[in-house]
Amino acid sequence: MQYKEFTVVLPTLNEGRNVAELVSHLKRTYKGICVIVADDGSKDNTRDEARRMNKIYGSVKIIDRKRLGRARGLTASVIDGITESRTRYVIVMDADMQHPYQVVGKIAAKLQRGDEIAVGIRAEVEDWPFYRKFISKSLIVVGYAVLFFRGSQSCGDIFSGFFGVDRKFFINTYSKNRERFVGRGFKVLFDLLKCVKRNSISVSDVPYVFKNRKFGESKAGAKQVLDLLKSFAS
Ligand SMILES: Nc1nc2c(ncn2[C@@H]2O[C@H](COP(=O)(O)OP(=O)(O)O)[C@@H](O)[C@H]2O)c(=O)[nH]1
Ligand SMILES: [Mg+2]
Repeated sequence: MQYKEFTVVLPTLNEGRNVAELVSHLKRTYKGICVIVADDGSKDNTRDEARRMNKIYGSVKIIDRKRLGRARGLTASVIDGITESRTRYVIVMDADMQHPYQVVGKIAAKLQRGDEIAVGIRAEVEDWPFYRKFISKSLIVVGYAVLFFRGSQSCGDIFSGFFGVDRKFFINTYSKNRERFVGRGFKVLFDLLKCVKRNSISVSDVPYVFKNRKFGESKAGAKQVLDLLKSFAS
């Protein structure tokens, strides 16, 4: 199979030790696939590593958001990446190897079959401390309730950061609901689902096992919980 119709968007913040490995796996596994690295002013060699990958494989684009004067944020970076992409489908994933690149092909197949959204579903969470599991579970319950009472679309993991989307569908939905996307937040899929009427599109789930990040640290913290509460309300 050729992957010329697909772009992988990787939001990055200090992923110099992970990004090259991930991009080379993607490029070697999925012939013709495009990659966009949406970087938020990483202080390490993330952008240099992405440029090096572009020299080797081609079609690796870097959005240097800080240089462009864009407000920092994971959701805002993903939106920039999707906007900049030029392919029919886009797949969003973390750059820290927590989302297995082997699953990209399964998400791609679902999109090609006609689903507007295909969501990577964490089948198993490895090694999370109790407090993180507890906070996460509580937020999930509230998130599902928000979608339910608003008559919005749901899926098997509404907070997944690993999903594929039909680009035109995303851009249309986003352009009509810009103010409902929390740019600084971590949950762009949730913001998208919120804006879609239940059962108006086809959504599929693709299970995978969430890994521990390979190098570096998570940037998720209390601030992201506040951003998520803002997402619930908007
Ligand atoms: N562009 C951008 N990427 C970010 C930001 N925060 C985190 N990331 C990236 O988003 C992905 C997920 O972040 P991570 O900190 O691993 O979150 P976690 O997996 O929920 O712990 C990784 O590729 C990070 O490098 C941000 O503010 N801007
Ligand atoms: Mg991570």
